Amino acid sequence: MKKILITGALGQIGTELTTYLRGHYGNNNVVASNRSKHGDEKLLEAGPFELLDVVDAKGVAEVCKKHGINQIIHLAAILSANAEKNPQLAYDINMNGTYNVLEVAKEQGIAVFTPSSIAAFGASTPADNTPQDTIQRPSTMYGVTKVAGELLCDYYFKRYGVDTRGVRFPGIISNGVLPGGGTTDYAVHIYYEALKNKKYASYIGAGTYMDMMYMDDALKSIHDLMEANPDKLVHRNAFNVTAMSFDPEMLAAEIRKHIPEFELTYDVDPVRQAIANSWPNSLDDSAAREEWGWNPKYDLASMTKDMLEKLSVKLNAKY
Ligand code: AKB
Repeated sequence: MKKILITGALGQIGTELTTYLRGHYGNNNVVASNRSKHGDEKLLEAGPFELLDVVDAKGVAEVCKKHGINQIIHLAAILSANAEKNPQLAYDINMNGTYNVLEVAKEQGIAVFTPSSIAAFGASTPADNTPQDTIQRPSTMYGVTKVAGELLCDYYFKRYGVDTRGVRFPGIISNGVLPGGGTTDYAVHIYYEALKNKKYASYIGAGTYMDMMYMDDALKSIHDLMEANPDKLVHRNAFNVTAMSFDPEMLAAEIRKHIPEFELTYDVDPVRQAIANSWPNSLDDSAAREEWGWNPKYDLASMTKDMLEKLSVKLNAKY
């Protein structure tokens, strides 16, 4: 029987993943953990919750022992833009957190999912149809910690036999908890502003393409990879996965199909723009498709329709 621990469970992905996995494996078999209790109260009440900071190695070990954990989904991390504001904190949480999780996994025989990111690539990586295995020289602290995390996960699998798996997530778009401090966040904010004010000033410039994915597909990718037959996995960690690639203009044009008066302007933030410029335009995710059947359901059109429908209810904003 699965006993799953989710770190960073009150973040954008963690909040929805906790509910999704509790639906599959039962409320009591999915332990949510976070370094603060600030978040979705229903999630805190629906199943086990632990206050846990991943830099506390002893705490991670104790929580895993207490609940008999056999799988950790390690989501706790500082995202790209916030990491540039405080690189020391990002190093501590992203590097030491991942190291602590892997050490506990090795000691207690636990499988680990760790997300990497499109941030693991840099300006010297081929930007279009970025291959699975290619140059990785990121120029951000977040990217540095993500490449190191990929390598550490490979190391713990090869050296100690820890069942490590992971994907390189693009920007994740969702209508639940807002993303916190990433570069791709504009692609979430734009929907809120389109519904509330019919206009949005983008901090990412026109013509800047990045990979994106709707939350439903992101949740499924984690679940499917952790359920995949290990004999079929040539890669283990850091699978390229994507569902779409667009720039702000393409996204605005799609929103205008539903809200014709929507206006997009620009107020480019040089820090986040420089980060976006160093990331790929579009990923080649054929390895994930071949090795474990990755096949996203949502494209830009179907995601936009669903986002606007769900958010208009949440915000009580008609269109
Ligand atoms: C970010 O923008 O930092 C994240 C990511 C792509 O990893 N959404």
